[in-house]
Amino acid sequence: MGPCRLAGPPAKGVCGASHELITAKNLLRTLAAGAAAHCGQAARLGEYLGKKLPAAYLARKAPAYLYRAWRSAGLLPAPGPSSCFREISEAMHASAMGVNSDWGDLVKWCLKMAILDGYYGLHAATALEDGKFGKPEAREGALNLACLSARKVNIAVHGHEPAMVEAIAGEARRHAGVNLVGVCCTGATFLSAHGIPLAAHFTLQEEVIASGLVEALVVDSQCILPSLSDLCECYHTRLITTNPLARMPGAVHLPITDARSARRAAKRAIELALRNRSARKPGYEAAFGENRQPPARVVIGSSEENVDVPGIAAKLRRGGLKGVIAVVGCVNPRSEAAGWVDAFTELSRDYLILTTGCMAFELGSHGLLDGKRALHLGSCVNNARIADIFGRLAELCGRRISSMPLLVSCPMPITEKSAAIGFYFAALGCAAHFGGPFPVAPGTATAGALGALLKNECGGELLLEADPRVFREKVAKTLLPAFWGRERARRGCGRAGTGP
Ligand code: MSK
Repeated sequence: MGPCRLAGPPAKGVCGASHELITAKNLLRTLAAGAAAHCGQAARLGEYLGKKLPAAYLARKAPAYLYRAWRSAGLLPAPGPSSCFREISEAMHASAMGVNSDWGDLVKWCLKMAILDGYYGLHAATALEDGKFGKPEAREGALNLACLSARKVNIAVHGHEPAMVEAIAGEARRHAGVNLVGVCCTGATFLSAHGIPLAAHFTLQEEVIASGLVEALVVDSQCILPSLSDLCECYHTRLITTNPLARMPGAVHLPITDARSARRAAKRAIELALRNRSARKPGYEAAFGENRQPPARVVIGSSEENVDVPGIAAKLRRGGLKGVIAVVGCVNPRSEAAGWVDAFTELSRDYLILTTGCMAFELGSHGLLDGKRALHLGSCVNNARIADIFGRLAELCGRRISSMPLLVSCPMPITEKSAAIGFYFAALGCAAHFGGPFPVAPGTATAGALGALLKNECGGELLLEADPRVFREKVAKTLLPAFWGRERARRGCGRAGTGP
């Protein structure tokens, strides 16, 4: 028996589980893992800062009409940030072998995980970050591998936790010969908060080491390829881990639990890198110089505070802008990124793009992050900023989120976290798109039930589409115009000039 997979007939597994049950269980486990990562990140940051969020955090933060709708549909997690781990553990229990076999009920659990991820993960982590480090400021930044320096000692910082970012950025300022670069979401945080360059996203992380120029790679948690251990051995790079949950073979472990241990780890990491400079093998510097393309110049540091939300709302109302598209989540080696970049470049003529995480890097390296067509909002947890902007836009337009032309697209999802982010936005009432590999297979009864639940209880919609051209057509021709039309239909005011 097992693992639970059904590719065709028979209609049920030997245990009696149907396709629907298996897909619902798998999706629930995916979303619970995504929520665990974001909530764990927020909880760890809260412990590090000695801060707790109020028990009524979700009730205060969520739009009141949505809170009521979620409550009456049985989608609300138990109150209080600390309850989220109990909920996640119950979701894992409910989806374990022989526990909950009502797949319709498990689909509800999926949305509960997504809502919990949004508030106790994304919003909580972003609020804690902002409380400690302040809101980012819009500024110019640089990205891609060209941000490494052949003349300096390179230290790459990779993962998701701002504590190490802050400590090492502070310490590195005292060493003129040190070049600090970020990778993945730590890179996005570096870029937004400190203007430090972003060398790579998820699929380019190995190339940072393979440049032969990196003296130390400091990692905390999430999206860190296990292959980096082997790769660091092939080059001279010292691998340093800082999260007690995320040890790696061959790494120097410098656990961070508070500000003191962060400062100590930052100092030690820089010492190790400086000492390791002499181990850099000859030849790499010359090869880097020959192949180096200039870094992409980007505008970074947008937030819900410095984006002109009233101006965007006014443009939406006048029809000068057809909608807002959030491009979020991962890049993955199975999908062709170029097609997606083309689709969003095309859409950016009529739609404002807000972007985070690895997709922000992808768009930025193709010149889209110019501060006009596409705005960089930070790391994956900073999708909370986009949710705030969406909520405010709806308020300013006198509508609900579900009748606004607002889309979240996760075109190349690879982690459980990106699935949780997309479903959170769908629960807010947005259109939510996933490219392949899909978190739930299109055309299945489970995908249908989820779509119906989202539409009926939250007003959201699910679009599963792996072809960038088809996606672009659907979004521009039917999906977003239909969202905007919902309110006009309700109010009976569908005249020309009342919206795009
Ligand atoms: S880092 S979750 S690969 S966006 Fe947030 Fe990139 Fe996806 Fe990790």
